[in-house]
Amino acid sequence: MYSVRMRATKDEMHISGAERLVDEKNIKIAAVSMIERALSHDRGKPDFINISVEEIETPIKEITSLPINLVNVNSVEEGKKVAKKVLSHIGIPYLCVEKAFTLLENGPSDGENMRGAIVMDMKGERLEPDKRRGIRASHMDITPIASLLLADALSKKGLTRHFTHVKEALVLATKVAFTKGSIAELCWSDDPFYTTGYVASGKLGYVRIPHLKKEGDYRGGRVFFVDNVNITDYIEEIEKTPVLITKFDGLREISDLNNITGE
Ligand code: PML
Repeated sequence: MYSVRMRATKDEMHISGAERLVDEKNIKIAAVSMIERALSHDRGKPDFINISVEEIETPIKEITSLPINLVNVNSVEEGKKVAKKVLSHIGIPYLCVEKAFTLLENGPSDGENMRGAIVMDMKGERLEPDKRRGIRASHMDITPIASLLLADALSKKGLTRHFTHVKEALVLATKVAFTKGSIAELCWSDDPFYTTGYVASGKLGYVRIPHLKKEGDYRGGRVFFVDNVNITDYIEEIEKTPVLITKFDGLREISDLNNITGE
C-alpha cells in the first residue's frame, strides 16, 4: 500500500489538501485526481502543489467508521449550543469547552487558523508542541465499498453535494476517535463558504451540526480533547499509523438531542 498526499497553497496560504491509501496500480489515478482537485478549488488557483507518494510498511489498522448523527439547527447560536451540550455530555469540562470555542472563533495561532489541530487536555492546557502547525491526522482512507454506502446514506438525506467534505471529515474523526487517549473532537471548517462542523467521539459518534459559524467567516479548525496521553506517542499515532475504514456504521437523523445524550 502507498500513501498518496496532496497539498496546494497560494502565497503560502492553504488552498486544499487530500490523501488516499492505495495499491501501487492506483497511485497514478489518485495523483491525477488530486491535481485536478487542487486546480479547481473554489478558494482559488494554487501557485504550489505538492504530491507525495510514500510506501506504507507498517500494518494497516482496519476499523469501522463512527456512526453519523445528523442534528438539525437553524442558527449558529443554536449550533454552538448543541455542540457544547454534546461535549459536556461526553464529559469535557466546561472550561475546556469554552476555551476551545474561543480559540477556534478567534484564530488559535495569533489570530490565524492553524494548519493542524489543537490538542487539549482535561485542564484546558494545549499540548501540541508547535502552536502554528498543530498536529495533522494523516495516513488514512476509506474503502470504495464503505464509501459507496456513505454516499448512498447521504443521498437519501439530500446531502450528496457534501459527500467529499463529509467523507474526509468522517475518516479523520474516526481515526482520531480510535486513537488511545482521545475523548472527543470539535471541528468546523476553515472554508468561508462551509459552515458545517461536528463533535465526534467514541461515545456519541459523529454528531454533524450544520451551522457552527456564519457564512464568509474564514476561521475554523479542530480541537482534539485528550486525557492521560503521552503527547509524543499520541502525535506519532495520529500522524503516522495507517488506518483504513472498511465499514460504514450508518447515519441517522436526530430530532431530539436527548435521544443521543440519553437525557
Ligand atoms: C461535514 O460533515 O460536512 C464536514 C464538516 C467539517 C469539515 C471540515 C473541513 O472540511 O475543513
